[in-house]
This record gives sequence, C-alpha cells and structure tokens, in this order.
Amino acid sequence: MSAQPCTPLALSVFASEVQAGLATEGQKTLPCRYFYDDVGTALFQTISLLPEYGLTRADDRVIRANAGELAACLPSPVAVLELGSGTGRKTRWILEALSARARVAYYPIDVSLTALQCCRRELSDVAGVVPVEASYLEGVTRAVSLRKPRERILTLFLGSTIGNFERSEMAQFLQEVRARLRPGDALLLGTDLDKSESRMTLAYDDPLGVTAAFNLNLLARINRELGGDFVIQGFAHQALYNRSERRIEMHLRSRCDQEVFIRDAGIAVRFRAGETIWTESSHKFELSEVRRLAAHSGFNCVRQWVDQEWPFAESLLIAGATRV
Ligand code: AVI
Repeated sequence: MSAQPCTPLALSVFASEVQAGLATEGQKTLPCRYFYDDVGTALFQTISLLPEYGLTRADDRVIRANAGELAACLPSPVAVLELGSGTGRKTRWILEALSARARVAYYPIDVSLTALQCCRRELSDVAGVVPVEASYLEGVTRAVSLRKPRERILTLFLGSTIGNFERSEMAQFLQEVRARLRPGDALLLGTDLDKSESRMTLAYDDPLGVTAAFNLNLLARINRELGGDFVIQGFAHQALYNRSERRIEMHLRSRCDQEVFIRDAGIAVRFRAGETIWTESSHKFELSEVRRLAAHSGFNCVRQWVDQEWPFAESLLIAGATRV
C-alpha cells in the first residue's frame, strides 16, 4: 500500500467521498484507501514491523520459501504485473526465481509516483521495470497491451489487500482482472487466514498505539487536506472482531457529543458520544473459500502455500478458458 497523490481531481473525489460517508443517516463510514498519505504509509510500514502484526512478514516468508516452486508452475517467457507495488521487497523473490530462466518484464501498478520510483530503484537489477501510474484495473489494461508475443502474464495481488474489499465486491474485482487476461495467465493472490480472536484483536489494537495512530491519521488527513476541524483527541481507535463476517472492523469512536466542520466537503457533522465512523474491514479467509472465490471469478486455483507461524496463504490462480 502506498501514498495517493493530491492532485486537484483526487482532492475533489476525496471531498465528495468524505461527504458521502459522514453526512448520511445511519453508520458513518470513511474509505480505507485514504489511510495511505505519506504519514499513513509510514505508519503502515511501522505496523508491519510490530511483533503483534504478523501478516506482512508471513506474506514475505511464504513467497520467499516457495518462489522457486511458483516459477516452476509457470511457462516462459512471463511478464509480471503487480497491483499496488509497495516497496517491492516480496516481489524480489519472485523476480529472482523467474529471471533464472529468462529476463523478466515487471510492471508495478500504483497511483503513487513515489512508490513506483522506489520500486524501480529497488528492482531494476533483477527485471526490466516499467512503472505504470494508474488505478489497478486501468493499470492492468495498460500493462497487458504491452505484452510480447507468446508472453504469459503473472499478476501479483499480495498482502491480503483483497481482504479490505467488501466480500460482495471481491469476486467482481477479480472478474474484472480476469477479463483483461488470457486463458493460461496467472494471478498470485495473498490472503490472511482466520485465526484466534485474541491474536487478531491484538494485531489491530497494538499496545504501542501505532494502529490507533494509523486510524486517527485519517481524521488528521481530512484536517490537513480538506480544511476539517476534527479534534483528534476527541476520537478513540477501536478494533472489533466480527465473528459471523470473519473480519476485523476498525472504527473511530467519538468520546463526546461534538460537531465537526469540513470546509472543502461543505459539511458540518454531529457526533453523539459513543457513535463511530467505520474506517476499515479486514476480512479473514478459509483456504476453501479462496478456491471458491477463484472459481467464481473465472480462475482455477492450482496451488496454495501456507505460512505455519502466522496462518497466511498465497494461492496460484490460472485464468480459465471462459470468463464469468
Ligand atoms: C493493507 N491491509 C491488508 C492491512 C490489513 O491488515 O487489513 C491494513 C491494516 N489495517 C490495520 N492494520 C493494517
């Protein structure tokens, strides 16, 4: 995950999404993709170092341990696309394994130029890096148009970012990815697996308060970029495990009755004491559920690798002959 640019267009979309999420009746919401400005990106990188949050290290470990086997499952030549390029650390294992056979083209796709530049710097020694500054689906469209004859595509969607989608939107998104690929192309999907409630709530409510700062930064970002007047201390971070939906829900709970003005969204928002803004869902998966999700999206799941220390899976999906 990485920072978003603050172009005037991005700011006006941000303002209208904040308005839609806060000025409506019922549960207030804010989209979790706005966590990742520069401050939020740095806080997320710190979260991934915390002993309580094992997800990122598990993702890295399982890829590192199985990159050779993954490469053996794929034909050559192959071009690698990555949705949300991040720092490129995990991707190195995959690119190294694939480039042992032939030079690999690597298309990191991200809305952040900073993240793309970091990726190019980090990975140019192992692959021909072609940064694509775009949203995920637009980026896939652009990158596949550069495909060479006989080249297969491996798309990476790592870090359990799919878990931050609503369950109803996951298959729809993967279908959109599938529609841009050809039969035989591959998708490596990282998903965090279900684990004990105590382990998960600690991961999303760490004792140092880094996740709390990550969550509260969303209000600070609204103050900085949209002229909001949130008093940050007036809200508390909350992480709840919803067992029936198998997800961690992050909220910001108002500590008192209060009113907040957000100049560029053109709204005044009233909060009752105890009322929350729902900021993120982080869904957890069963292995069989990932296989079903693949089938509903036009892919066949041919391999699943699981980390034993922190249950986390990488699933290798191959695009089937027909789209759904
Ligand atoms: C990026 N994403 C997969 C993280 C997660 O675990 O859902 C974001 C995060 N939220 C709180 N801690 C980390």
